[in-house]
Amino acid sequence: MAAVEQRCYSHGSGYANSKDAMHGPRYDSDKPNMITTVYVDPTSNTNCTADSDDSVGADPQRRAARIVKSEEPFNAETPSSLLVHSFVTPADLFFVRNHLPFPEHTDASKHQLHVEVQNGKKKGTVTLNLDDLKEKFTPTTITSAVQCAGNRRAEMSKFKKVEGVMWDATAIGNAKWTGVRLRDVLIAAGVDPNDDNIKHIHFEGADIDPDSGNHFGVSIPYHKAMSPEVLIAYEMNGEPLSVEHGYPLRLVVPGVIGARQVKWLTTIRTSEKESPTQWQQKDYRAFSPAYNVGDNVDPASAPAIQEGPVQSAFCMPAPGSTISAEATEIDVAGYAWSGGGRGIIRVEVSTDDGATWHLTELKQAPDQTLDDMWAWTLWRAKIPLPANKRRHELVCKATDRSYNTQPETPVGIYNKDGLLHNCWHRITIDVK
Ligand code: MTE
Ligand code: MO
Repeated sequence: MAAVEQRCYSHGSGYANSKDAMHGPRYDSDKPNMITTVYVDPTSNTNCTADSDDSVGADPQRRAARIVKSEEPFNAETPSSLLVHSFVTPADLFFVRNHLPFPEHTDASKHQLHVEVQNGKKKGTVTLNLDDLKEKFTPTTITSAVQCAGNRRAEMSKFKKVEGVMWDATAIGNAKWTGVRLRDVLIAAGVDPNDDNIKHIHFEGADIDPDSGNHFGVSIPYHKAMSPEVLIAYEMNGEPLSVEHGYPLRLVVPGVIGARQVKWLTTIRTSEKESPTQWQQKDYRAFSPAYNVGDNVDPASAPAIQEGPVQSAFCMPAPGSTISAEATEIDVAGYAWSGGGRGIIRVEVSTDDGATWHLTELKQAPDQTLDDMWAWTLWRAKIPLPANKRRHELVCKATDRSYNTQPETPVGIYNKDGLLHNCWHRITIDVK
């Protein structure tokens, strides 16, 4: 494994160009970055070139920069210093979360989307292809973050044993999704928007569990499905979806955990009940800290996760960074997000374990308000460092529109599957 030394934060890109979209104190220094970020990348010695919002091409070096968690099924996350390079995450750097092998490749022209609607006693199926969606419905674009409910699971596992893919803090990305409103498609397929009998909408992907023969599937509540932000997307960052992210069609459910945002979407179904799959009924439920790995837990003791809690994490400096003994301040940067479209109102950083806090400068989507903030927030600051320390410990925390903030420790939010880990994010920087 090669340790790559980098100076990654490109001052002046992004933030400087969009001051109108900022909240909080401004950051205008042109001083060179004083920290040296060391991140360990198993496959590449790529440099930090991904600093423009439109760099979505499939640069093989960048693709190789992703950190693979498992090959089969394919799961990979983004090196943290690359994540804050652009407000919109390039598709080939965007984390990938698969439960099953990739589905057999279908050409978009052959891919069919079945919409099965029960309207009173009438039952019917409407089948659409990509051209139908593009021709019959009004396209719309929304910037929305996708975060896996297992993001930061590895940290929770250091507190107490948990099960699942050991994600660090970058199982999250932010993209510009283009597609048609799910609501429009449901209504065109015969759904009455005032129908009280429909409680949930089920979705299935083309990927199949080789053991059970079941397709990946989940559901979201009907009222969310009928909200204007929920899309059947065919483009990510202005390009057709890549296979990894759901080509040719995926569901995008802003404000909700990644698991509900079904890739390779083939089937949509109205129902009185939630989806019967394991991903809706058993997994993706955060149980009480009363239960540990190995305990027999009644799945009904916790509901299926939909919206996630408020979250923030450092991306710069990356874990394992060092700083010179002369440095009196440090550049920090990261992301923040909250579920349900609750905008981030502030992100703060502390160098004394929360005794005192420093505000950070926020970058947010200019077309979204605190009440419909589906995109993430990027934040950064130059933070004074306490003198005479051999090691600095930094923590960050975000507060959302509803004044929810992150818990200090995992103690009260521990759950045996390591879901929704959102305690204060901590990094240590050794003094050289
Ligand atoms: N859709 C299908 N068909 N199969 C899957 O395994 N994984 C889900 C969701 N959609 C999944 C899926 C989970 S858990 C997450 S976090 C997101 O996809 C990740 O989206 P991404 O791979 O585009 O980042
Ligand atoms: Mo996920």
